Order: sequence, then C-alpha cells, then structure tokens
Amino acid sequence: MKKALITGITGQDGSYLAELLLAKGYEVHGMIRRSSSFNTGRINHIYRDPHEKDVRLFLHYGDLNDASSINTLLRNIQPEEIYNLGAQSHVRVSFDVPEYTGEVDALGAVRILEGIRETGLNTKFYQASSSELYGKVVETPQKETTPFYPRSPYACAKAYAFYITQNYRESYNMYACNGILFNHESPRRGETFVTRKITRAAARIKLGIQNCLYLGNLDAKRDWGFAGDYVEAMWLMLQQEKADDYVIATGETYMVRTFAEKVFARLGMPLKWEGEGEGEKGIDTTTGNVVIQIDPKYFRPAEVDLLLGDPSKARRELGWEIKTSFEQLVNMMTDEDLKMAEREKRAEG
Ligand code: NDP
Ligand code: GDR
Repeated sequence: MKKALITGITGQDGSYLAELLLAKGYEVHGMIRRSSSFNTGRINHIYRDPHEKDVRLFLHYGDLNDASSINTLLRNIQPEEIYNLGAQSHVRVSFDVPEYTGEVDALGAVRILEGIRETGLNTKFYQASSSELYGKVVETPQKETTPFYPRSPYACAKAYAFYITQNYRESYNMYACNGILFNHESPRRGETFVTRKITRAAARIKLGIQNCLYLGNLDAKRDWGFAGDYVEAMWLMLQQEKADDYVIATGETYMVRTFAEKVFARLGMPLKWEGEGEGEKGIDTTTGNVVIQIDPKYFRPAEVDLLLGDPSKARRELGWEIKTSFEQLVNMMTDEDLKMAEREKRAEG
C-alpha cells in the first residue's frame, strides 16, 4: 500500500486530495496544526477513530515552520509521496503578515525538501505553486514558459518555493514537481476568498439573514476551476516517469462582477450596476435593494488584473481534462450555500 503525506490536509485542496488518495487505496497521513478551535471540519467525513480496524487516514500534529516536526513525520511515515499544500494562502492577508507568509510558504517547502534529502528517502514531492506567480500580465494565456512577475508577499514566497523545488530536482535528482494551479474553488472554499464570499453572502441575502455584501475590485479576471478536478492533476504529476512542472487551468477567464451576476441570477435576484469606482453598487432588480457595495479595504496594494491559463501541456502529457464547467461550478457553490443558509435560518428559529 502506497503512503502519502499531505501538508494542508485540513484546507480545501487537502480534503479533496485525501478523498482521492483514499479512493485509490493509499494510506494517507495528514499534517495538522494545533488550534484552539476545531480545524478538521473539511475532513471529518473521512476521518475514523484510529482504534477501529483498517483505518487508512492518520493525522499528526506538525507545522511547516517547525523542521523538527517535518523530519519526525518523514522518518516515521517514510511516505512514497508528499503533497505540500500547507500555506498561508490568502493573497490580501499576505500584505498584513508578509514575513510569516514567507516562513510558511517559502521556507516550508525547503524544510520538506531538505528533510527528504537528509533522510535519504525516495519520496516524490509535489509543490502547490500558483498562477499568482504570473502576477502582472506579461503574456496571455499564461503557460509554463511565461515569465513570472509576482505582485504580493504571497506570490514572492511561492516564487521561492517554485524555484527551490526545481533546484532540488536538478541538484539532487529528486522527483519534485510544481503544479502551477490557477484559482480553483468549491463549496469547501474558505469563506474569505471572493467566490465563496459571494455565494455565501448572496444566499444569506436571499433568505434575509444579511442585507449587503462588501467587495473590493470587481474588474479582476480569474480562470476559475473546480478543486475536485484539480487534485487529480496533482496526483497525475507524481505518476509520471519524469518530474516536471505543469499549468493547471480551464483556459477561460471571467470578471469578479460576472461571477457575482451569475450567483445572484441563480438565486432569482438579477443584478444591475449603478455608479462608478468606489461608489459602484449592485442592485437586486426584483426588490430595488442595494446588495453589493464597494469597500476599499478589500483593494490590494498591488493587484493581479488578469489570469488566464493554458493547460495544453497537462492535457497532452498527463491526459488531464477539466470535468466541471464554470457554470456548473457557480451553480454547485451557490446551491450548497443556499442549503447552508437555510440551516442557519432554521437554527435562528
Ligand atoms: P487553504 O487555505 O484552504 O488551506 C491551507 C492549508 O494549509 C490548511 O490546511 C492550513 O491549516 C494549512 N497551513 C497553514 N499554515 C500552516 C503551517 N504553518 N503549517 C502547516 N500547515 C499550515 O488553501 P487551499 O486548499 O485553497 O490551497 C492549497 C495550496 O494550494 C496552498 O498552498 C495554496 O497556496 C495553493 N494554491 C491554491 C490555489 C487555489 O485556488 N485554491 C491555487 C494555487 C495554489 P489550517 O486549516 O489549520 O488553517
Ligand atoms: P486570489 O483569490 O487572490 O486570486 O488567490 P481571491 O478569491 O482572494 O481574489 C480573487 C480576486 O477577487 C478580487 N476581490 C476580492 N477578493 C477577496 N478575497 N475579497 C473581496 O472582497 C474581493 N473583492 C474583489 C481580488 O482583488 C482578486 O483580484 C487565490 C488563493 O487561493 C491563492 O492561494 C492562490 O494561489 C490563487 O488564488 C491562485
């Protein structure tokens, strides 16, 4: 039975990847952080008491900032594959905690790579690289050969992790890959990322639990896919003869405002826009209520205006294809958040 270690198993991608690897028969080990409140909500459905029989999912305390915990896990588990998904993953927040973001997102990667090298394990390594590396538009669509232009402390940290992964591959002949993943979302997406923030707020507005949604830049364009499809690409990257780096994207891009329009329309509240710049408002045409306003606190010191990926290398070499369309993604997230808002409303009495 193959063993895999996932950092960031409690996050959106970690939960889908753990499901995928368990379904493929792996023994799955996840690094989790000590927290004062439960942080395992996304994996509770696959977790079983380790005292039961035939358990294949194990959780271990550790931290990407703590090399000793990483080395202990490597020695004890001796995994065939490591997926480094752990990160301070919020771009806006990285401007508030730039040094911490560098510690976790940049140095975390080298701590694992160095751990693999030192222990002499024959472990394949996956690094969760990001389309944020492309930052300011140099060319579109963005592909493996497009130069990087990071625009945030998050992206700068991820650039280090990208290059150190390539460097360990070339220096020590390690099987180490970068998946350059464009934005991917799901009903499990963190509530402060824009897609989930919109679907959650729109559902609550629909049910009268909330009045208005405050957003930042509505004109940013993103290439949004479904996280469930993207974790399959991570696994495929570690099953090849040779380690390499791949762009994973849909090849379509939409504005934040378009995402919002589709969500509100799905809930029977078609939007119209009035005003300009910071004074722009989204109005629910069925009630005339202002349901979206701009709050400049959500603007970023430097913005990434346009992301559009070209996944042809992954299609050609990995045989990877997206299965979920943009429309299906919007509907899936909206419908799940409507159900959640209904539960919230019932609980309110
Ligand atoms: P999430 O923010 O949902 O999950 C991040 C995970 O990292 C959580 O499990 C979190 O733990 C863990 N983590 C944070 N800090 C540490 C630390 N110091 N030590 C150990 N673990 C830590 O991210 P996603 O699932 O969306 O993304 C997964 C990875 O892919 C990230 O590296 C992200 O930067 C990258 N990425 C994501 C994309 C996307 O669109 N989703 C696109 C491209 C790259 P806890 O639950 O305790 O907070
Ligand atoms: P991103 O995702 O920065 O692309 O990083 P996010 O959803 O945070 O922002 C996307 C775009 O929406 C604009 N925006 C807002 N964003 C947030 N979070 N909140 C708002 O209120 C808001 N209003 C407008 C942003 O300015 C931005 O242009 C995600 C993360 O998952 C990273 O870890 C990952 O590497 C990249 O995707 C690819």
